[in-house]
Amino acid sequence: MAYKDHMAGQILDAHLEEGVLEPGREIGIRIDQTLTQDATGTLVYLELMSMGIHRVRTKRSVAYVDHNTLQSGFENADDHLFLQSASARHGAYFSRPGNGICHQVHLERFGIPGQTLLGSDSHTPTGGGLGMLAMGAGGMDVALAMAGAPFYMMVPEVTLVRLTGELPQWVGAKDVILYLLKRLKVKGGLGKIMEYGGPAVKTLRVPERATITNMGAELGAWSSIFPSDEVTKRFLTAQGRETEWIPISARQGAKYDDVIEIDLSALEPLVACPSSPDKVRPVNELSNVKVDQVAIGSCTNSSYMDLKLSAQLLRGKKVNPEVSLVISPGSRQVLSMLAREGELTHLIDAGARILEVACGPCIGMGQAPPSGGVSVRTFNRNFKGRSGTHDASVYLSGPQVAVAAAITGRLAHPALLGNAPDIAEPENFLVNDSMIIPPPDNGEEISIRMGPNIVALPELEPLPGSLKLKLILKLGDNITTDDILPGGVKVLPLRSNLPAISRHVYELRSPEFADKAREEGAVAILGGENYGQGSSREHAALGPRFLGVRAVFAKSFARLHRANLINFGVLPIWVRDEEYHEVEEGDHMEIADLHRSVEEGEKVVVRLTNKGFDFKGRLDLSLRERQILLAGGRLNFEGRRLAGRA
Ligand code: MIC
Ligand code: SF4
Repeated sequence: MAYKDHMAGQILDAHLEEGVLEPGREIGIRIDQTLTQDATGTLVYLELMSMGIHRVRTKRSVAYVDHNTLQSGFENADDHLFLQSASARHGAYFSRPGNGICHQVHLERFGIPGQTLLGSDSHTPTGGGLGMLAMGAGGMDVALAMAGAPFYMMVPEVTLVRLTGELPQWVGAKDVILYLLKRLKVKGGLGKIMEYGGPAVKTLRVPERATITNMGAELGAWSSIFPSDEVTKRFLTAQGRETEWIPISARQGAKYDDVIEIDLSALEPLVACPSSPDKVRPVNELSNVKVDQVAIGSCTNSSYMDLKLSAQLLRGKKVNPEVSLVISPGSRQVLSMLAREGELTHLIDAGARILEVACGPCIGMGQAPPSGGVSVRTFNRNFKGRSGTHDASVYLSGPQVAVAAAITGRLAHPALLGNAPDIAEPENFLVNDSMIIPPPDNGEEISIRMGPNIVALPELEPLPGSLKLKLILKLGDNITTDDILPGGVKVLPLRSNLPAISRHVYELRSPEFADKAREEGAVAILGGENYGQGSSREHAALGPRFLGVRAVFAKSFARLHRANLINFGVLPIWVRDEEYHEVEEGDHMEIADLHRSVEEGEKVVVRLTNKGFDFKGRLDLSLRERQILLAGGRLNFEGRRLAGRA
């Protein structure tokens, strides 16, 4: 059958546990590997605990600490100890703070071609650079996958991105994905897997492929995947993992839902302008932009190749006196290789500020730009306020443009730096896994350390028979989970404390949101297109639910966030343009006969009681989603069942 000919279909087929492998149908697949990071991981382990699950059933599960490593108070250090003890207790590897960003380390040390990887982080598709089928999900889905349950998904369409030609001097992998974002926009990959093929694939090395698959998340895609070929084999061999290599490629004549051709030779250096990753323009058109800060790092561009390139470009030069250049290496492996080879000295001598090996500024943990300032970042997201400075303008680029900006103080074509250095892949990476703690054979004796900021999850009641709601917030298109629940120094330390973090829901958009919601008791939100794009943080669903949000109306939903809403018993309801315009903040709504509507899973009649007007909202729920909503969320529905089995 045709769906099994491309790489995505082959891997899904080999992991199919439930359902039929046809686009648009719901399937359950077996998950081989999972990853969590600290900011989402604390909830994952709390969920495992409330389900009474003792030991993970995956082939490999890894708990990383990379997002919040600042330890500005006891909360953070307590979270780290909680994760360390909980991962040992449940049989997962623990990557200590300082070891690196989850996606970079996973690529280096754990990823295996042909396997499935589910991560509680939206950039988990980075693993597609190694030929894995790697997907981001909410923490609850990851917890269930760790417990051995299938991961449910709609069979995606598959788009072939056919690469020809060769990247010109000064153009890098980041420009390939920025080009796709320019062309397809942030909704362009919804419901799809982007599969890369064509003769130019072999010219891209694994870290370059991973830059592309990483930022496929910004297209809204389920996942992105490159073949596993000789290039992949070289990478794994250099990591001392040649035995884990297997080849993966699309079969001859594989049929795709769509084909996009990109001639790499025709690309130029690109930049995503404030404040969306798809506002992409050639750097040549932006040369009047003066820059205050440059940040190199993040899971998109912090590999050994990216940082060696930056070091070579900065060698013997000086950072512009009006620019602050910060560098956060992706992993300890990257940092220690830069140190061993003297590359770190070039960075330090040029005036770069070397930060910890972590996500750092990408999630607003320090290095907020000056007010009204301009920051050029090699990261993947530039949503308003994410940097920690609400009125800052953040531009996204590859390391070449970032270094040119650091030296000249402006956005500029990197060609002015002379000739582009050729960065070879090392024959052997420096392997030192001493900061990865393997799980003990039997973790049952380990007691989990729960500091005072770690609060067990509340019980959520089943869906009531009818709902009276007040609409307290109406929003536009492309609302991000950073809008719903920001990251940053103030909020991240509260990720394991639901009552405390909920106070920050929508605080940047509507500072009184939390108080209003609590006052009203049961409330609703209305969004435009692509509601909930961006991160996988399930706090953006659980926080509102905790405050009394029982339904979210939107013209369309981002897939990860919609799943999170359902997991916590919040109704996602599609509305059309007419209703979007009709419904206003302050409207009172009533949904009678709610059980029957959810049981049928198609439509729900909403009465605007203050306007004497009815409309039909679309539910479009699968059978499983209906059952979850009726039970009041996933923990009630599946968790208890699994615990019973365990
Ligand atoms: C992000 O890049 O937005 C994050 C922070 O990594 C999130 C996860 C989170 O909010 O903890 C993501 O991408 O899923
Ligand atoms: Fe960390 Fe940024 Fe990557 Fe998210 S996008 S995992 S915050 S580096």
